Amino acid sequence: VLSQVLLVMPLLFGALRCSSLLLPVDCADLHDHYPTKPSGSGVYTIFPGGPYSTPLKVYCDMETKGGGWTVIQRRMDGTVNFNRPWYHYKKGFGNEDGEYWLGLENIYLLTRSKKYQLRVDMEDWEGRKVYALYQSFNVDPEILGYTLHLGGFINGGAGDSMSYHDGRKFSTYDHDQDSAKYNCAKKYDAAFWYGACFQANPNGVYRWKNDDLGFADGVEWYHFRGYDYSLKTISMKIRPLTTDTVAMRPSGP
Ligand SMILES: [Ca+2]
Repeated sequence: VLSQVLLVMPLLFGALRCSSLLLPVDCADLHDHYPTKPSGSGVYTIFPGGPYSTPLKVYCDMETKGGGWTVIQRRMDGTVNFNRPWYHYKKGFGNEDGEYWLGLENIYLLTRSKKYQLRVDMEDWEGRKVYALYQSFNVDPEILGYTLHLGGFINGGAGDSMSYHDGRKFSTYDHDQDSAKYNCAKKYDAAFWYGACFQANPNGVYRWKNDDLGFADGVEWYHFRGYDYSLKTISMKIRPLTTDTVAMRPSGP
């Protein structure tokens, strides 16, 4: 009997391994490991907490620098209100094929399991496209205030406006964890890993080009266009570091 068990065991483990592989944790899994390899960017279903977790719809960027990016935040047309309470920022909101926030709990679940990099792509109203890359990115659990950790900045023309937010807890208008005497989220009608208050504010109020903008009162990235300018688009996307080497393999037809 023992020999039979020993014989079956590798098969069992093989099957287990396969079944967990069938459920992608992120867009990089979809990009790298699946026979029905997605051909383009779009909305896909992932399982951020592993095979037994709740399925989650996300937008996958399959084009930028080899693809496999899980979009955690996106602004593009002002159709979604980002001035929301803690519960919404925890769970996520918006439309996966448009503007949305993936949710702090989902971002925590993703970044606890793999080492991720963060890329922030943005565009101004003059059509200039730039980015900022951070070679490490993760978020603590809720009990630690969803504290942000990031480092290893690489400049893609945007400048470094996120390092200021490293080590900060997340704040919404109904959950002030910032370092200002006042409530940053309330003051700017947004939510982020505020200090006192920000150099980047991707969840700020969406403004059209000619909107009368109050100081820093828009979608901001200070080192790109300063505080008196609200960006046309911005998106935050994450990818495991290891994907870089995988992406360098020659791809099939
Ligand atoms: Ca405060």
